[in-house]
Amino acid sequence: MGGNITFSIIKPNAVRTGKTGPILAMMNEAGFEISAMKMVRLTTNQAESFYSVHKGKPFFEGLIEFMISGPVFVMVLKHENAVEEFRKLIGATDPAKAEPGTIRKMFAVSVQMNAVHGSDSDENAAREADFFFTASERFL
Ligand code: IDP
Ligand code: MG
Repeated sequence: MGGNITFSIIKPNAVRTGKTGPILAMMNEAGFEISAMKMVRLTTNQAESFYSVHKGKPFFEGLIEFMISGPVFVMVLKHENAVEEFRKLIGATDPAKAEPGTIRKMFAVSVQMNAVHGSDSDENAAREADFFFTASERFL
């Protein structure tokens, strides 16, 4: 059984097209509670640091351009076994492979512009949450 927090980003394509509310509603419906949240526009440095594990991959430059292209919502979400449960809710990285009813199936427009981020491990969830939020900005 995993830990009880995960970290998420509602990506620029989804914010730009008014999907923030519907995506938050799906998170709420699935039982995730918001522990911290804010709207920010990532700097190039922040985006490169956040996605540093993908540096050198063919999609890296495009991913950074996309992630800094407009404001995003960053958030810490609380749920039992949060990382795994949230990855189920968002679906596969490639929306063409995502299950019906998942957030990416509904709101992604491409592999790159796939609407949301979700941490892939408890360790990364903690690291990503700490990257954006101080202790006093987190609740629950
Ligand atoms: P994840 O977001 O499902 O964990 P990762 O493999 O960690 O997927 O990739 C991080 C992000 O990089 C993806 O969410 C997507 O926005 C982008 N990405 C991943 N693979 C590709 C690709 O092949 N082409 C374009 N963008 C990609
Ligand atoms: Mg990932």
